[in-house]
Amino acid sequence: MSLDSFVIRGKKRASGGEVCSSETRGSGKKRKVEDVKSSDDKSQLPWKKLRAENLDLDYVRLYSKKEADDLLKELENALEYNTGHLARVQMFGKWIDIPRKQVAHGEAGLSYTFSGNTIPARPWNPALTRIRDYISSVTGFDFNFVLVNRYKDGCDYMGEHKDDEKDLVQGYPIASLSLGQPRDFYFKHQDSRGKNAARKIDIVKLELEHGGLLLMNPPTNQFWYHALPQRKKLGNVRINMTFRKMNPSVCKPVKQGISPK
Ligand SMILES: O=C(O)CCC(=O)C(=O)O
Repeated sequence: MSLDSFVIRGKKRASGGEVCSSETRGSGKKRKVEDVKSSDDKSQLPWKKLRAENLDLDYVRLYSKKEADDLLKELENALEYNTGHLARVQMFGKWIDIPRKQVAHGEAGLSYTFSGNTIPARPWNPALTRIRDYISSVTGFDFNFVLVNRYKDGCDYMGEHKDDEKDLVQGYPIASLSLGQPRDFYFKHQDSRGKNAARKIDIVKLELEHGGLLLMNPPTNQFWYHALPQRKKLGNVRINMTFRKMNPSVCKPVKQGISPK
């Protein structure tokens, strides 16, 4: 994986962090590079890290193109997405359809409550179980829940938000795996949002690649919003899976969702 594709270069180059790569071409500057292994060095993968104030991200191209192609195909066949009420969120008091498709899988009884809705976990399926276990083996963290988002093309998106809900185990990383259409992704510090922002902190921009794994480590989600903006010219499907550790004693009780295909 070239770090050039992790951190967007040129005008859109990441900033605000002690980023990046001795390989960064075109920026005119040689930047600091640090290859990271997970804390107990479980993985020999070439992790790249990106740091800014209270932002802590690790990224690696986890799957080869062929592996990622195969997984995308398998998931396109295996996953069914929520419809009706479960495909809606509440924004400023109004219910709206989410601009993408979504489903959750995980241990029985878990759910995820955000934007006014509670999404129940359907049972793990073979593909998600394999991916979860591989991510656990390379990160050293175990996960009991995955939220899957499917973007049919560049018109689908996810707005700015923080993953800081109470039903997540606090102080635990979120592992985000992307398959399909590479998409821009950005982080914005909470103090630098809006016209009357208290401070000016540079946005951190990345490109999430086919087969790329982004670890959002604490305390990132306490301080930084993230979003996947629209890119209307992009035509291909993308699936993102955020593997999470939910706290069963905080999750709202729900019936487990419908079984997977
Ligand atoms: O599709 C993505 O990469 C964004 C996912 C995300 O922000 C989330 O699940 O909280």
